[in-house]
Amino acid sequence: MVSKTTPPQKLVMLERGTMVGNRHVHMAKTALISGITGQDGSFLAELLLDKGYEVYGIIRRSSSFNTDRIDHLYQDPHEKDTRLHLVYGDLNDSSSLNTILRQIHPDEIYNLGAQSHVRVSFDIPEYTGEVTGLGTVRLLEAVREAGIRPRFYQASSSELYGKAIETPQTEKTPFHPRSPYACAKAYAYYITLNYRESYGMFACNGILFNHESERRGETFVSRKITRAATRIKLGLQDKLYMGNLDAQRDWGYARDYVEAMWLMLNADRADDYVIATGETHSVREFIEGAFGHLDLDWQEYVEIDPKYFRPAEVDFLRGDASKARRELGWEPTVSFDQLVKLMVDHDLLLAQQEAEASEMNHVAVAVTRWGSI
Ligand code: NAP
Ligand code: G4F
Repeated sequence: MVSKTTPPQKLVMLERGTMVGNRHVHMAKTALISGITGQDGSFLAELLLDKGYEVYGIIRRSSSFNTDRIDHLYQDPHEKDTRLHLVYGDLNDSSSLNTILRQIHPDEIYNLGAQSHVRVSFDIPEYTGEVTGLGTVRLLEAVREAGIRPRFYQASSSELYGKAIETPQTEKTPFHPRSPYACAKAYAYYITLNYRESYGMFACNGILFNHESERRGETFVSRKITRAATRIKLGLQDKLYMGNLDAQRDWGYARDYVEAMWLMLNADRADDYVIATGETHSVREFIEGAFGHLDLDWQEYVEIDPKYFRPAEVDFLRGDASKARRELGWEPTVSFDQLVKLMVDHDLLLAQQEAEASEMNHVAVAVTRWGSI
């Protein structure tokens, strides 16, 4: 585990590599991941390292640490067999992407980087369009400029279906985006398809339905619920303020979904695939499941705050992943009930640590006060 006190070492890792001329040289298959510090990026990096890949991840400069999800994968850059490398870059900065691709000639690129929060995209629509939409074409153009032929995965989303005209949604269901985020993802979807058709690139869209985990960002609904329910259980929080409880989603487990990304890039031909469980549940059911697992009556603790409503909502999503099942052999392994429980169990441990730390703090404060008497 990387200590939070070792930033200089991390920086060395970012700046070094095995260089021949102006490019890195690798023996194993090489992958480049944008969004490696996110939920999916961290699981994907684990998967690829397990498969023997050399993995490069693009990270953004940040004034505070943003590598928590991948710290356990950290390897000392001075060790000979280091296979995880982090490079600074930004999807809003073409020159950084061009430099990265000129130096690292990856076999596979996974474009997971995005401003990925739907509600937030209504507050920062232009920025979301830049990163989530135009970021994709910047990366695709950097590939062309470098004159390389990597396989390319685009993180497309079930948000594309938005006000869906049929259920379940398949690869053929028309799109009706309902947010600036979904509009940006629509651009990214089509530009990926366009580069496949125009330049013969091996470029795939994974149309992934909601997938969650113990690493999910804490402002997405699933994790917001499991963090709050467990903190309420231990007396660390009184209330949970929520938006629309009637929205329904097809929720799966993120670790299963990154496997699908890899399967797409290792198939015989490039195509687009829906990845989903085919099971739909409401936000209310997620809350009932999480609080129920802790023997709490959720109605005592949950209140509605309209600030979490969206200007336009996606009411219902259910995916049909039969094409992925048939052609890639992909299957989800974690049910909705298992997902809720695994997230609650994980967050209960976090809450216990928080409670213990708070207790220690009280003792420390008390000792200081008594010491001063
Ligand atoms: P996430 O946890 O929000 O991670 C997003 C990643 O993108 C983070 O590593 C973030 O870096 C990075 N990023 C943001 N802005 C960037 C920029 N300007 N340049 C480079 N990187 C940038 O998202 P996720 O849940 O892992 O999802 C991964 C991808 O799949 C996203 O594109 C998302 O839109 C898409 N998707 C997700 C789901 C889902 O249910 N999770 C479903 C369908 C599609 P920082 O850590 O520095 O912020
Ligand atoms: O967890 P959410 O914020 O995820 P959303 O909007 O479905 O988007 C996620 O999944 C997409 C795939 O379909 C990804 F493309 C996207 O990047 C992201 O990962 O909200 C889920 C539902 C919404 O209907 C929302 O209105 O939960 C509802 N909700 C109710 N109360 C809430 C809340 N959502 C959040 N974030 N916070 C609330 O308090």
